[in-house]
Amino acid sequence: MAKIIKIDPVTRIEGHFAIRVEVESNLIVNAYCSGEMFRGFETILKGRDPLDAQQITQRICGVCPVSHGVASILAQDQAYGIKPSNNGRILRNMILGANYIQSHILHFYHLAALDFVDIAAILNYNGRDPVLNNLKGWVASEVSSKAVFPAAPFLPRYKGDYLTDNEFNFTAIRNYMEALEMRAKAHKAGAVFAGKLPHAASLFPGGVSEKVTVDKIVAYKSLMKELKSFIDNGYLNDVVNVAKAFPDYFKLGKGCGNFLAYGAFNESNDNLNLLFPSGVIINGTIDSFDPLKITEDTDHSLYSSASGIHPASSETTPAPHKSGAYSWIKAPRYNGCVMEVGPLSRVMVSYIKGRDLKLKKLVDGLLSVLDKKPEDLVSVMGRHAARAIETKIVAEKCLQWVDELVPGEPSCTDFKIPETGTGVGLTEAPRGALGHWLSIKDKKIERYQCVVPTTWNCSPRDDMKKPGAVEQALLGAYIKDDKNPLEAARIVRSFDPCIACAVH
Ligand code: NFE
Ligand code: MG
Repeated sequence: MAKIIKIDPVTRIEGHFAIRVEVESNLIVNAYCSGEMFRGFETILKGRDPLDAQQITQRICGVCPVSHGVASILAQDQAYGIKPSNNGRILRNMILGANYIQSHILHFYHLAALDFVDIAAILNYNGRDPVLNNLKGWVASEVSSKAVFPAAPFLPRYKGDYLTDNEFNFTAIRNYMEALEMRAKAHKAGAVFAGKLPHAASLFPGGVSEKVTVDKIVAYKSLMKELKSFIDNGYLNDVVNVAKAFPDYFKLGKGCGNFLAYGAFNESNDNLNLLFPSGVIINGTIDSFDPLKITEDTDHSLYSSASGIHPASSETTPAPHKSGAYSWIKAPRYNGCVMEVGPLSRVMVSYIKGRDLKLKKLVDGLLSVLDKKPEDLVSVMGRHAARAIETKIVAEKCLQWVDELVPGEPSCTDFKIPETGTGVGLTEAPRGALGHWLSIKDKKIERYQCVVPTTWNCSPRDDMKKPGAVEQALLGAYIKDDKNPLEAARIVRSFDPCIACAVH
């Protein structure tokens, strides 16, 4: 008889997410993932001025707002028949790049690392670092006054096999603290041209509404250099240390094995040159990406809207009491297939395409340090490694892009909102492929549909009863102690789920 383990809510992710797994002889034999709230942004947008869209959709999330803003202005560019100015295109890359760095550092240190790094080790720290000594004093006093171990905000945590090398623990904990500063710096860098962050004020159809000046270039560059140094000397090393200590996690959490990337970061105004290329890998074969093959199923989702419809013509009608449905997340499929999206998908597509020699060199270098093969990347640890590698690539590119700006040249091109029009904005959010589909009637938004990275990854079963990507990644995992299902939490967190986004 299978034992049921529920994690509800899954903590240290964004939003309200629950998983229910069935375990037989300590192995997960069945998994269900539920997004537990409805938000309604697609409904809120109907009937509004299209120029509200990049501001309203950014409120879908506080972690990846920039990508929603970018998807929205790409959809509007298309609907208005315009292309961004050169400065505008570059600024969009730089603002999105800063947000990637913020988001990936947040995910590794503040959401996922404490699944591996032993925060309790701080109580054994005897060195001279004032930050670590402060933290040690605070944790010790919290533990003694509340008799709870280890201490808030490092609670709750499962008992399990944390890193035993305390030097690695101390370094990672020190970087955990430093990462808080680094995230603020990433926001500051983005805000130089975004006006403010997390919700960028300057993202606009035709480019970006902030002017390019020499002082802004200097400010952005100096913050980005600090970020690059933290990524090179802190983040990457910590990921390598964790990966070396947990080699089994290169075998766990494989998932559906299909990967989808829409591509992002335009490097030329003809849209043909993307830093992260688009592509689809199904059953090990790479193919070009066709946006017309995207549909969303709703059989097991709490919506009465028709199932299997392309997002350009679909609807979002909540049905909270629908029988057989167990999630507020729809089930996006590509040509009917379950797909994983995110940093691992981007790295796999780019690596297999083989055109980005720098990425290939970074991936091969990391695999050789860890004594692993490319296929091992399809795993919990592979997702962490891919995220770290692309953080480095993005930071280096941001430093290059900032030098391509031309002060005094326009950041935006002019446009008129048409009576009617349609547009699709496809980009890559930190967590993966993101699309906004827009149609305009009487100069107002007639329909607005978003298909979001975590909607792909955390989807429930589709109409064919095929489990979603995270549901599949949980299958077969060995759960040592059902009271402390750390293995399941590590698998889920490797995807960096954001349920606020997924249900939008
Ligand atoms: Ni709310 Fe988001 C997701 C990302 S979509 S964090 O899923 O990345 O832009
Ligand atoms: Mg949607």
